[in-house]
Amino acid sequence: MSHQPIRRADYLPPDFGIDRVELEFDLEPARTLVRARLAIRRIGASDAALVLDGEDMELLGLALDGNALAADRYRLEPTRLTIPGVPDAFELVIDGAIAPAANTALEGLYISSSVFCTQCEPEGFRRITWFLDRPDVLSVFRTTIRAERARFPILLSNGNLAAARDLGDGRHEAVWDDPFPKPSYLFALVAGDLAVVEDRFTTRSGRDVALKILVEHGKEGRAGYAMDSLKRSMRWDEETYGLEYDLDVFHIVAVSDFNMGAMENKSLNVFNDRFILADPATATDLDYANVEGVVAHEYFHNWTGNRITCRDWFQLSLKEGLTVYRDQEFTADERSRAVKRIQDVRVLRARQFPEDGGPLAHPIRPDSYLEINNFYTATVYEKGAEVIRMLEALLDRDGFRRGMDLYVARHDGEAATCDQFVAAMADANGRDLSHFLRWYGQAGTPRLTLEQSHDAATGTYALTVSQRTPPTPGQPDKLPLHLPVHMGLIGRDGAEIPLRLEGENAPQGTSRVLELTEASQTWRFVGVEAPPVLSINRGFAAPVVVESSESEDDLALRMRADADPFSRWEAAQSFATRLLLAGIAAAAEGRPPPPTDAFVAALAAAFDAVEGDPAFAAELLALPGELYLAEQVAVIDVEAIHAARKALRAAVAQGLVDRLRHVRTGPPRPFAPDAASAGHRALANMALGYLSTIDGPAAAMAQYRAADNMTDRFSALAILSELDVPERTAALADFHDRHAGDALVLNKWLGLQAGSSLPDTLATVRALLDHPAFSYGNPNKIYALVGGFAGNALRFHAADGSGYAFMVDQILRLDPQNPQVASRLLKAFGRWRRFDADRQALMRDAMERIAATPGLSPDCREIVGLSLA
Ligand code: 0A1
Ligand code: ZN
Repeated sequence: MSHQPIRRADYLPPDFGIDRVELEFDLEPARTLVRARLAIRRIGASDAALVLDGEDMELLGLALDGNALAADRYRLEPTRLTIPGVPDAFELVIDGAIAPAANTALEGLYISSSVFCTQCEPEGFRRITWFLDRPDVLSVFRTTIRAERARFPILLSNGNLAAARDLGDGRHEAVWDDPFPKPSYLFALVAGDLAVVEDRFTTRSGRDVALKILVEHGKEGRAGYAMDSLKRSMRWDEETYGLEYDLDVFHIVAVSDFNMGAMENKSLNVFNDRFILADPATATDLDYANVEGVVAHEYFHNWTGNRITCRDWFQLSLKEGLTVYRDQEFTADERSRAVKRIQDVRVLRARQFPEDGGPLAHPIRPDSYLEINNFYTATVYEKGAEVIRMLEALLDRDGFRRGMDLYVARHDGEAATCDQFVAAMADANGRDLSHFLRWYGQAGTPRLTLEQSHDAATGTYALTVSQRTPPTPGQPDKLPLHLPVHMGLIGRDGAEIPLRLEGENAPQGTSRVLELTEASQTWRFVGVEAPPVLSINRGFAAPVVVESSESEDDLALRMRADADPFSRWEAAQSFATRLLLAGIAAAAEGRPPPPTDAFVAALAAAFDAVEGDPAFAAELLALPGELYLAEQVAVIDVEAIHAARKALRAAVAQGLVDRLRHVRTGPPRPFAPDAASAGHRALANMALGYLSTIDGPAAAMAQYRAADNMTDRFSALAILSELDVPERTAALADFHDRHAGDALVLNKWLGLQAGSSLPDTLATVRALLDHPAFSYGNPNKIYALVGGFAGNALRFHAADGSGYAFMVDQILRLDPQNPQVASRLLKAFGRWRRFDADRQALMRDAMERIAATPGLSPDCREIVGLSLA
């Protein structure tokens, strides 16, 4: 396929609009007939030919205003259909045929467990019919679906059901009307034999909405939490943003074969079933939280994505960054704000910071791409959400809400840009945010350095903050960014100091947002009697790295006394990171690890200071992860990182042993999925993990056997899976037999074994490729087993290159069948330059083997090209 880079600077509006689309489907798995009747209108140059996108389809006929077009009136190429000399307004009827059963890429119309479903974002609609498959072409859709009633009793598309009838020959028909103009990527169709779980919701203005979640028969009992999450999301968007649902029905369909998490098609969301199905026996607390978050995310897209969509795919973060921010805020309101923030920052640091620091770095609004599927990234999503959060910090909550209101009022029904979003924020608040816009175009994680001085004679404390963003591919020179510096000052007694800047008449609280716009800026606070302890980047208000040489005493003080809970956690992470980095250096040089007493004592004091928030206490006890630590060292040594972390875990366990044992006393609590109950389990399981480093497997095995919920059972299994003991084998076998036939649970089982640090992990993974629980046809299974192995730093980076060779084989096997999944796995090689020379050579060879493969997908070609560049 002739894939040329697409550049943001080349954007041109379309030459034609398509006002109305009538689709007719005659569904058959092997060969489905699709008729499209398009009402087309010229909006550009009078001599422009009509050029429609289309891939992998068979053209059966074309008619313009009722007249069949002869073959010499149009040109059909592998990715487009060109019709020159068309009138200014006309109707085009296209007859085509597609093969859903043969669709293994899971883009366009495909079949998952005998259910027809679609995935059209970003460019899947062009595999259903020829179209202007771009998000700035908005059309009203009517969809007619015909299929055999026995196999496909349920026929769904976007909007409201307009008609349904029996066709007499064992087939039936349904007609769906969606009154809201939408781009083709939001089209959806589902047909199959599914169970329906129903509920209702009345909107603030009195609209009665039918809520329907469709799942595999027999799984109805696992849809309750998703339904509850949906209703809470609908209420939250009304209360927080005044945004109401706009149709009489909202469908969610859970399918088992899906490349991503879920998809926000208008009124017909299609979900990876792992983000819908949850019950105590099969879902962990993390699964419950993910269901809640993803249901909310897709629902919130109805406004931020659907009612206001993106002009082009470079603007993807317009809908994704904003919607991630919205779902994060929803979870923060429904659960614990501090714990949610900590978890989101962990994900950002583990997934987005490495992306921003490597060969795949790109701004949240990229400048060019070969394959847009490669840009559904942590940068566009998670960093995009951080950029929105910074606007909230700079404009404050009310100002942000004013900006949202103006954005919706201005752009409802339109395809908008990131510039327009920021303009709405600026105009609603009388602010100039042109400098802030640099966040959209500049890649890389800024690094802040600090200088502090205190003048006892005048009681003045001066803080200088400097910023610098390291170069990223294609962007050697970086400009200073506009960012919030959320800070506070703490006295030696642990009390927060009132903050009064020089020139102000009175202090303005004890926590403030300063605005950094220059490369370096100084603020002077008066009325500060003694040298204070600085608490900076509270709540992680800016997605930056703060380079700080804070003393151990100050870190310890902030761990127990900082008024901002996020910063207490952050202080603990910084302290632990400092020790771990020293430990990594020591392990690499065969020296004994550094003393840990001061840290352990500080952690104990911080733990004691946490009152009544076990979820937060569990976060405090969780040491920085291997991925995060890898980012902090000059040359990644996976063995030294693993060893140092293991050693510090053992030291913490010894030092906190009484507290950890105390956590595990008390009567058992009945299971409930709410955040408070989950918090108790999180802390109890964190304690179990630490204690098993002292006590061995017995307690974990006992919990594994006695557990009445998946969180406790799986946590115990995960602990056992890291120990080379007979109990490990027994528990893994038992878990498999208990859950045989439950794909979602067996994926956890696959993932756990793929992620194990034990030395025979690769052999186990190879053997599991032939296990009935695994299949190359299902993305969840591939991500669990093969992706799980790629995320296992210790074993993927085995010094002999066996892990790399294995991954190359898997990627090359998957690429012809599902390039999106293959290219996601390929990203595991991206950080190759950060390793020692031997591993660099092995990883380079591995990628060159991929690059040299004939017929490689554009998806993989782009990733390998960027990685090797
Ligand atoms: N818009 C969806 C993400 C998504 C993107 C691509 C997909 O298939 C290629 C599927 C889903 C979301 O943000 O949830
Ligand atoms: Zn999204």
